Amino acid sequence: MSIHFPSPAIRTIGLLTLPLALAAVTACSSLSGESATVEGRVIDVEMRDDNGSFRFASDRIEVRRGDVVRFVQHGDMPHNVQFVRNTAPEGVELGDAWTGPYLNKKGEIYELEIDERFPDGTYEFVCTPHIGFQMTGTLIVSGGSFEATDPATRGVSGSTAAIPEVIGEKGLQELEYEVADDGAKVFHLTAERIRWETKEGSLADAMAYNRMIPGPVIRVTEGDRVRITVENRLDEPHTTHWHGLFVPNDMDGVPGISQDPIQPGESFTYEFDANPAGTRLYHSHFNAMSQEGAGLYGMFVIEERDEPASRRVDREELWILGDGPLGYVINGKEFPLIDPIEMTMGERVKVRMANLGGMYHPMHLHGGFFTVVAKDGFALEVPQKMNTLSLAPGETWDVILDPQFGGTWIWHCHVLSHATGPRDADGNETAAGMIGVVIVDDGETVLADMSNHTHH
Ligand SMILES: [Cu+2]
Repeated sequence: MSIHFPSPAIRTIGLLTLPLALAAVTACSSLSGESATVEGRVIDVEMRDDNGSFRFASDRIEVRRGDVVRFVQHGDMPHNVQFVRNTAPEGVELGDAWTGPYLNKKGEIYELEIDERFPDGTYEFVCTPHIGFQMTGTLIVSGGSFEATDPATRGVSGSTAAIPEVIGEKGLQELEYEVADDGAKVFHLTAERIRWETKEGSLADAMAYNRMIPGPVIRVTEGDRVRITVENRLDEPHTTHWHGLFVPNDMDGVPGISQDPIQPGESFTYEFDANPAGTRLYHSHFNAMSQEGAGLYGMFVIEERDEPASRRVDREELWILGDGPLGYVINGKEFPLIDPIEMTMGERVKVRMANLGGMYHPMHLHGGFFTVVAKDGFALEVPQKMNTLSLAPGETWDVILDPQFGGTWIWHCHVLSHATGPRDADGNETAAGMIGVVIVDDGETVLADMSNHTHH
């Protein structure tokens, strides 16, 4: 593939992309004299509501005790910071700091001192009026100039020591199976906490099946008997739901309704006939908002036993959209770590798309159109051409790509705050989040080299 850039636009995207760490660290730590006490830093976090998106500009704040986090009102709506009690390390008493004051005017600041009240651990917080808009964040406290008040209160979930860091891996690898004596296809899924690379140099606290996000692809043919053992290595209960599949009620994976939760260290075996054919999903259904948001989801592809020739394609790609603690991700990664879809002109490529985030994502393709051929795994009687497809949470759509020119085309969420990173040193917006790339080789057009943007 050529190493030349075809257009300034692509070059701009490449160069403007910055790794996102903290929104701003206005004062760096320094050593003071012989005592080697680490001085506290001041970390600014903007509270924003522009572009139709309510958010903390940095939703993952890593601090040491002695630091001060300044939440700065930057929006038009009132915002605050409320810590979620049942996610804080056990025994923590934050007193007044559980819920901060409402900031009503631009420029107002809520200063939160990370002092002895904050033992090492992970603290989830929300903006009270905008929790429904996913205005949430994570504060990670580790070490610093004060000792934790009581080491016993350091939360298991806050300790990252034993949590595997998964870097350079891709999700949606095909899951291997064995065939049992009775003909059933036997799969094994393991749910556990990992630290997952969502963008270069940035690891998110995540939960995953088989240490990848999205989890592995379960691919079978309609009518196959499947037996799937789910092992829970999390520090909280879990169940798995088979999304869009026709299963007996006691295999549905809904805790308290169709089964008891799978306790930490335990396993549960789901067994059913895989039906109906189509693009289907699986995901956590226990603490679903946090477990699914953290990455416990995957794709379940049920192929037709007798596929009509009219539906056949040369190749297929799988995309699962996510939002929440991992950021705005496609297949568990933010641009530019998302693998491009590479195709030759004229090739028939199907993309099985799903949204397992909590928000709508209108995915807009440049350079042509796609034809929607299935919704929720069911073939459409009348396929429809589109260049923008809004995926609501829980939906799956199958589309066939139809590029009109060779080139490197982006396919991005048109809620632009889902496709934009922090401003760079020149004050310009950076490209980040939900931006996929379709590279169409027509044998002539010079293609952008994306290889330095993605792990291959
Ligand atoms: Cu979006």
